[in-house]
Amino acid sequence: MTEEHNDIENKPRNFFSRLTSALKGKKDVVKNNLVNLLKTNKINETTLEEIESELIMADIGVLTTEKIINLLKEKRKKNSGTTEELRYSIRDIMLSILKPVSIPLTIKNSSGPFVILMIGINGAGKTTSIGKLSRYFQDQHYSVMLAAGDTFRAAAIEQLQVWGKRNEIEVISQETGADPGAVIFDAHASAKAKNINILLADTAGRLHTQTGLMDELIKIKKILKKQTFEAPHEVMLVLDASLGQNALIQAEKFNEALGVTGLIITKLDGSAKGGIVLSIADKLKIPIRFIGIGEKIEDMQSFDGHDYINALLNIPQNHENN
Ligand SMILES: Nc1nc2c(ncn2[C@@H]2O[C@H](COP(=O)(O)OP(=O)(O)OP(=O)(O)O)[C@@H](O)[C@H]2O)c(=O)[nH]1
Ligand SMILES: [Mg+2]
Repeated sequence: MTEEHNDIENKPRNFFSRLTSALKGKKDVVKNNLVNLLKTNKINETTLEEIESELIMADIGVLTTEKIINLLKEKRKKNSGTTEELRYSIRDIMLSILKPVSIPLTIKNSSGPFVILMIGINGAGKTTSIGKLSRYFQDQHYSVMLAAGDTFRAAAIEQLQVWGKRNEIEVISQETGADPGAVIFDAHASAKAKNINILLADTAGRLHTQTGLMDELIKIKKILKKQTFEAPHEVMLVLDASLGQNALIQAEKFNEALGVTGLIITKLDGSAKGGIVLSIADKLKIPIRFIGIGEKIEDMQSFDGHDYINALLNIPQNHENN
């Protein structure tokens, strides 16, 4: 086996262990407590209550937790209720929540570039995710161009240009203060003229409560739609997992205003408790395209619900009962 082949073979395992340790977090997470609970021998009403509070503390949210616990009680009636069974029951229930949103982003052919409009609150990780996505798509042999649609924050354009340089791709920009709609319009025309496959459009961070700024995003979307009806092909909301349930509220509001078609959930390596991913999936049912597990260009992965749950519950990849 060549070294290169070996490298590819090792990739998923490396990522899995990185995700596992990222989710372990520096503080608590579902893992430490829940995983320990799942090791105890007795499963009774008290254990179930403890599991319930651990799930809530892991940012899974009250409603989703209730749903999981109720399903768990039903499953328990049907089997002997050993800890191992309980663990796999929780895994299966969580999987049933994540499976419908484990839909990878597919780049469809169209007359112009496939446009991904990146939106979200300040500091969520939009620009960094653009840098990571550029590398990801280039690795798949797509040509990529960037649009510096954050004309508001000082140094935002330079930040995007650094990612452009790193990935050796063109960044279309104007001066700070320019109309972001105009920048993205120009970038679309340029990408179309140069037969670029994918245009990643950055936007300034904004709170979902800032109506004027939300309207600006709606306007950008309309401008793109006038160029090609399908554009933007993906309205990608970037959410910071460390914000817990607040991330869910943001997602709901951005979705109401813009019709979000995909999510990137970032900072799962930091203080995030991991459970918010389940809460978002259960409530919004919007495809989770990628997760961010660090600041570096390679710290992003296509979302896979199965791997995610195994990492969350500390179930080794090669040690499953089905
Ligand atoms: N630990 C960690 N840090 C991340 C991740 N993604 C982004 N960051 C960091 O979060 C900070 C903000 O990231 P940006 O990409 O600038 O966020 P943004 O959404 O573009 O922010 P604004 O342009 O200000 O709205 C930076 O320090 C990034 O390095 C991640 O997955 N994990
Ligand atoms: Mg930014």
